[in-house]
Amino acid sequence: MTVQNVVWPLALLGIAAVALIFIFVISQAGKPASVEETRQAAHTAHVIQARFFAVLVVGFAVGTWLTLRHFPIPQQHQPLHADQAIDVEGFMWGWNIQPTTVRAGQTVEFRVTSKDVNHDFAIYGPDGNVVAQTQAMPGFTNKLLYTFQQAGVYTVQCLEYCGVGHGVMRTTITVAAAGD
Ligand SMILES: [Cu+2]
Repeated sequence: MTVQNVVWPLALLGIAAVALIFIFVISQAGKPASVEETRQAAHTAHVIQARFFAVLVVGFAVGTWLTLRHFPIPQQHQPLHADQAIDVEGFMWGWNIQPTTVRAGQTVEFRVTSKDVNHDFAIYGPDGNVVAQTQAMPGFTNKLLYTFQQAGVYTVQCLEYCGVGHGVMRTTITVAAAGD
């Protein structure tokens, strides 16, 4: 099931909920309210707001922890002790990659830079999904740690528009099976 399949029924439910609230407010519009009832309603609304805000804060904190706990970008100024290393240099419009073959199941440290302008070094798996990416910037070396789990031919594609040759700025990395 794709994210879109989940999101659109949820959006529909949200729209229905908002419509019901509007209908309720319209149905209550003509009725006179006592001062005590109004005060009570204001108090209730205040309590609901406070709880809603507390839920938002807790949800945001938990969501941040869950999604950023395993931050994908490694320490840039410390030795990474990876099993293998690949030097990557982007240029208009191609990649110098050394070596182009690595082994599955062992960590790879990519050292990514650019000869000219900003590029984006993205690795696509054999199934066509992006498995790792980082910026290729002139004057900087960005480190990326990744462990290929499956052997196969992975495609490198620039993901930051860098001129007329950007679309064909691609090459491949071969991942050999762990035992080969
Ligand atoms: Cu590009």
